[in-house]
Amino acid sequence: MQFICGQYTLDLTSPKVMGIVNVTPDSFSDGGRYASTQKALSHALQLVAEGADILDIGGESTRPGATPVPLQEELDRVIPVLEALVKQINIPISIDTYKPQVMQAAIAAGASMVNDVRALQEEGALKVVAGSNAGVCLMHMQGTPQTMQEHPHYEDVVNDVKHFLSERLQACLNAGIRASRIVLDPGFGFGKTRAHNIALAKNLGVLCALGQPVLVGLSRKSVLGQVTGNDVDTRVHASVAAAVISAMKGAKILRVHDVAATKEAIKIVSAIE
Ligand code: HH2
Repeated sequence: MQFICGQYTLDLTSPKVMGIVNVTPDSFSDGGRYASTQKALSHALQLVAEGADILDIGGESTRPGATPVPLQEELDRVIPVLEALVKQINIPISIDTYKPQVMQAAIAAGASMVNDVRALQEEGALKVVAGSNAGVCLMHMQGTPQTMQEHPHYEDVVNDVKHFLSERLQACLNAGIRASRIVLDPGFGFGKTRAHNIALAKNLGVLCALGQPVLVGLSRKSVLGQVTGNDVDTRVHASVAAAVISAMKGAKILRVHDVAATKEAIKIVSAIE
């Protein structure tokens, strides 16, 4: 299985690790730590040195209750980081945004992937990606970050998420985005209770059966804290365990904060699987 994003072709025979670079003051696990261009850059280079296969740059937190960021502010956060990074590294850089204007500017600055927690549902988003050669991650979210954890409700969470992702996949294919450029993501923690998250992780195979690579973002998320009792700074072991299980259930891209630890664990998965 291959994933084509921009000029890059990723071989997904063994799972790939996407390192998270949050250029935000308020992200749930590392808010404020890498909020300046310089700090974000050196963190990004550190993740590359640790073996990241993709970097995901985000300028707006999507944690529950997060305040939306105005367009210009988001551009000012992510574009300088992207412009500097493309000159220094040769792995795909993904832009984590739902705003089509940010997607457009990021692609122009050298991003080769769009990671959209709204699965290209914003007006104009499909068109921007279809008009580029960028790869795209379509994520499921119920509600918006402001309200999503109030009353998450599903008939059958696994089937509902599957249904949503297959509809968004079809919308992308209809818009002219080739299947080889699309990955799907159940969106752990986005409008989901502990039971919903566990059911999705347990049944990841149902989503893999859609035939597209599946991306999993469980790193440091609250469901891991609910199970272990650990707060966000002490969820590395739980995050690595979640990445390993996800890979064994068929996930092809693992979106993580702790790249070195995850890479090491995934090497063992690949050697044994
Ligand atoms: N999770 C977060 C952000 N973006 N994108 C995808 N595709 N999948 C995810 O699970 C996902 C995501 C939340 O994590 P983080 O970026 O660390 O936090 P914040 O949104 O607070 O910046």
